Formats: sequence, structure tokens, C-alpha cells
Amino acid sequence: MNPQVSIIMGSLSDMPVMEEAARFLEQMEIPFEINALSAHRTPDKVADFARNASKRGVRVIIAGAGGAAHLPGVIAAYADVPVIGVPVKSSNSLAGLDSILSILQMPSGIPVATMALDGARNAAIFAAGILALGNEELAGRMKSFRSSLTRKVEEANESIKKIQYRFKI
Ligand code: RP5
Repeated sequence: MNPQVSIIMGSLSDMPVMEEAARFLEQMEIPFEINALSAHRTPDKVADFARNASKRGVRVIIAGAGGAAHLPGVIAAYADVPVIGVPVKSSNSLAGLDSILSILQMPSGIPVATMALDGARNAAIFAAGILALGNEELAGRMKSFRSSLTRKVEEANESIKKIQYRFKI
């Protein structure tokens, strides 16, 4: 089975954030791969990976990096599939702002769909949404996932209702 989503991170130190994406893809039963590659430390490997991803059946790439986070943008420069970027608040980052800006502020023509800081789970949800456009079974699983979010808010309201305040109307 070929991976449909490829999760790439700049370093093993990004794994605690990026594994959230893997967990969601697992939950949605989407075949994925997950690896480390660095735009700065392994530039040739990044180019090879990005040039060949779609030939291996990869439909969406999720790329996460911290600090001077060039990985998602460089992948987007070579790849012919959508790239979703995850800015990571890493040990070398200026509170994550450097990572957010370097992933977000792409030049016109080479977009990276940029998630929130450490937003790897949303990256996977976004990737699943793209794949669900051509996959009815997956679309059904995504619909159930959405319903679970709605239920969570309804349950929150049930719990909030039980809290007593003297001035609550
Ligand atoms: C980035 O630098 C990586 O994506 C990581 O977020 C950060 C720190 O990397 P390590 O020094 O922990 O390997 O390229």
C-alpha cells in the first residue's frame, strides 16, 4: 500500500508535535509515512523526496519545522502536490514567531497552507479533508469526526449548566 500522506519534520525534536498528525491519520485510516528530513542539513534528500512524492502515490505533504523553518517552502518549490506547513515552537525558535512567518510568508505562486503554531493535528484534519473529496468512505469518517466535536460542545454545556452561581440567570 502506498502512503497517501507524507509527514516530514526537520528534526526528531519536532516529533512530539508532529505525532499528533500521525495519530489523526491513523484514526481516519489513511495510509501515511512519517520521516525526518532537513532543508538545511539534508537539502539534496529534501529535493529528491519532494520531486518524487507524487510518483509514489503521495497526495498531500505535511511538513513541520521550527526556527528558520524553510522545510515546507522548499518542499513546495519541488513538489506537485499540496503542502501543509506546521510551524513548530522549537528550542531554537523565537517563541515560534520566526517559524510561523517563514512558513506563512511564501512568495506568490508557491503556496504552503500554514497551520497554527504546533498545529499538526489540524494539518492532518486538513489533509484528510482534501483526500475525502475523492473518497466517500473517508468523507463519512470525517463527518462522524465533526459530529463528535459538536457532541463535545453539547456535553460541555450540560456540565456548565450544573455549576451553581448566585447571580446566574
Ligand atoms: C529545525 O530546527 C527543526 O525542524 C527543529 O524544529 C529545529 C531544531 O532542530 P534540532 O537542533 O533539535 O535538531 O530545523
